[in-house]
Amino acid sequence: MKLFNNFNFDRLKNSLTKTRDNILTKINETLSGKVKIDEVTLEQLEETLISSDIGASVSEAIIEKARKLLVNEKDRSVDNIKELIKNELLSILRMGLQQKDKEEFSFSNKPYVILIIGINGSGKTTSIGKLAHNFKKSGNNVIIASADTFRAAANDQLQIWADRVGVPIVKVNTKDPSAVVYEALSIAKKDNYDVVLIDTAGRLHTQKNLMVELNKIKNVIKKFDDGAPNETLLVLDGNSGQNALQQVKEFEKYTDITGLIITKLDGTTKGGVVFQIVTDKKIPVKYIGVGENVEDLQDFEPSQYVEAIFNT
Ligand SMILES: Nc1nc2c(ncn2[C@@H]2O[C@H](COP(=O)(O)OP(=O)(O)OP(=O)(O)O)[C@@H](O)[C@H]2O)c(=O)[nH]1
Ligand SMILES: [Mg+2]
Repeated sequence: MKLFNNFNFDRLKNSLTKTRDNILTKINETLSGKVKIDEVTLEQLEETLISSDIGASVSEAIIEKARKLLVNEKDRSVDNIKELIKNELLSILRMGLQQKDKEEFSFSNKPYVILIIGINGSGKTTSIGKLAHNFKKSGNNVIIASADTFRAAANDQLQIWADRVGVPIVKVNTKDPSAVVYEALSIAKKDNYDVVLIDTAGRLHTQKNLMVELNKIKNVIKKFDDGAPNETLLVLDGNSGQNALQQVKEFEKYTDITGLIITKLDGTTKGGVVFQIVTDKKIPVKYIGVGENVEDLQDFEPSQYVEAIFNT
């Protein structure tokens, strides 16, 4: 069964307004007044793409492809080059998705355990609230584990989301996140929950003990099911641009990451970073955050993402 499906094109398009300005408007400006695309224009276009957060290597690859494909004068129309850029961006995202493994899940090995990790303030707790809402809406019994034992206010923040969504939360008075996870999974097994969402403390790669702690959490999860966690999702703030790549690299050193959640794509100009991340890291983007409300976590749909950037 598919765990959930939440997608709304208008909402996505609306949230990508600033990113669209940063990518499409700049492309249009570069091409404005040009009848045919010559080498100088291609170079200008490459600069434009590089400056729009999709990354230097992606930009170079696209322009290189344009040089190869648009050989005749006739091919070199403004419309053709825009179509080519769009198609290339789409194929980049599709490549990333080939490794996507989530959609089908057999509930024979219940519960489905999702561990949420990321740096401070990236949007972990908010995304958990939204995930809980989506899973519940599609008929699953969801339970949340409050394993951010690092910050005093973390329990309260997660409790607000749990109440909003109407799902139970497991809190334990401890400094040990593994103890919370153990308790949550015991309850989930006993009471037959479908999905366990585990919130964790925000951590940086410089906080070595916190990074190592992720493995302890995973080991506890494996005591319940060797194949779990079913997903380890790294949450990245869309505003962090290039730095997001660095974050993936640092977290990968300590733990396997099965997918990404990219948040705050509403209100950022840097939505182009998704193309960089998929190209560089080959880790699938699973969900995107497009606002602060409970409905504002969407499935990541490559063709729709590109369409929302190029659709005016
Ligand atoms: N606009 C917008 N805001 C978001 C989105 N996701 C999260 N936020 C906001 O980002 C801020 C931080 O979100 P949290 O969910 O608390 O982040 P966190 O990763 O749990 O933070 P720590 O627990 O402190 O590490 C909050 O103000 C959220 O409302 C999003 O998709 N869009
Ligand atoms: Mg949090």
